[in-house]
Amino acid sequence: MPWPSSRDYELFGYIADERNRQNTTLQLIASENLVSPAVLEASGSVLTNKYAEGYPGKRYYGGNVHVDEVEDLARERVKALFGAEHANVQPHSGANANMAAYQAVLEHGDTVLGLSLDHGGHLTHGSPVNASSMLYEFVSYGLTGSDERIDFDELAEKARAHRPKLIVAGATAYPRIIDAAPFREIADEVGALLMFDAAHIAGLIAGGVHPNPVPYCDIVTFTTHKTLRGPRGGCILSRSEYAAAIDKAIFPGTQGGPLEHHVAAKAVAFREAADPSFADYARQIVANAGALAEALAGHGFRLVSGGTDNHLLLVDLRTFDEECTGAVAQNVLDRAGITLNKNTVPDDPRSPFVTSGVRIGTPSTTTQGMRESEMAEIAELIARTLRGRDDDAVVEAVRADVADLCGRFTPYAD
Ligand code: DSN
Repeated sequence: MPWPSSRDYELFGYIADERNRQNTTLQLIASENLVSPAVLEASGSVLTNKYAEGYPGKRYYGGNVHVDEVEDLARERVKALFGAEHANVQPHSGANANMAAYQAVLEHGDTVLGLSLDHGGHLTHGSPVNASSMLYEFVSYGLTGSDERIDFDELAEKARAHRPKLIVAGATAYPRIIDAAPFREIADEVGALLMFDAAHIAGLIAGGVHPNPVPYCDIVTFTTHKTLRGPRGGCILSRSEYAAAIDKAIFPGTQGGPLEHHVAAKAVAFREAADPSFADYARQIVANAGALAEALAGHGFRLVSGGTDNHLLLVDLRTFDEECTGAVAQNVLDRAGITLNKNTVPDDPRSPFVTSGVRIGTPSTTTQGMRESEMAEIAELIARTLRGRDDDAVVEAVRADVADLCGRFTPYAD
């Protein structure tokens, strides 16, 4: 049977439009990145055709000889990259990875400590609206009121009081280094397991600019599409003793057929992250975030925790303009071609739909080749847009300047 001869102009038109948007606007969402042509090629490959429930050498369907080679390569590459004993590369997402990790080591109702959502934790770290808190008894820890860093005294107190089976480290909106060592000490004191959700910082760890949590943790989960610059998806690393339980929790526990085209694209990304050039990339992400933080502070914005050690900044807009909410900022910046997301700041009086802050990340612009001087330009464009947010002419002028800047760093030119 021939495939339809007519081109799907409607659908491919939308994809072309999205490519044009990525080429001509600034991508400052901290959890996004721009992948290489090789990652795109693998994720668009014929591997999408194959069912492969199970694991290499132990599948439920035939014809998996090459899929096994692909998945084995991905597993070996990621284990070498992070120094892990076991890897499961099948999670479709970070949320799936976290839920499977919990299922592997917890019973329903077990107590878990996780960073609260409004202090930078992830939905799957026990948010009341997420299945994690419906299945397990999550207790939240937070940041100090003084320096807005993880409050290890509170964490230790809560660990002693609640005797959790598992402590979850890691965050989705936290601009500082998260060292796994003090978490391990507290976990050992109360006999808890330790899991690190490294979704945001996996690329910084791979690039050697953030400490590797793997030696300290029983389980490390992460997504492959943020600083690691791979396809959308998740991954679980663990000590060997949890390997069988983790694998069972992914399949048949919580997922069906793995997306082997994405597993292949993950393998590509793991190889790219092992290249010496990736360490330079990771260093530049952090340098760019520092430069952007400094420039924004110069325009009157308050940075949560006073700055950043990683790829993201949490910006409290209230010192710049009390009336400018995160939602207002996100919308007007979108119109100006600057894409970021509204975000609550610690103890934010506004709701998550409104917020007093925005979260800004540098992985994508760093991939494009931008450096510290472009970060200063971006800070100026953000400040100019927010100051002139009621004036369409200002927003349009910024949009033109953004297009000009992006024209010098086009990610997908051809
Ligand atoms: N949506 C991701 C982020 O932006 O951090 C977390 O799942």
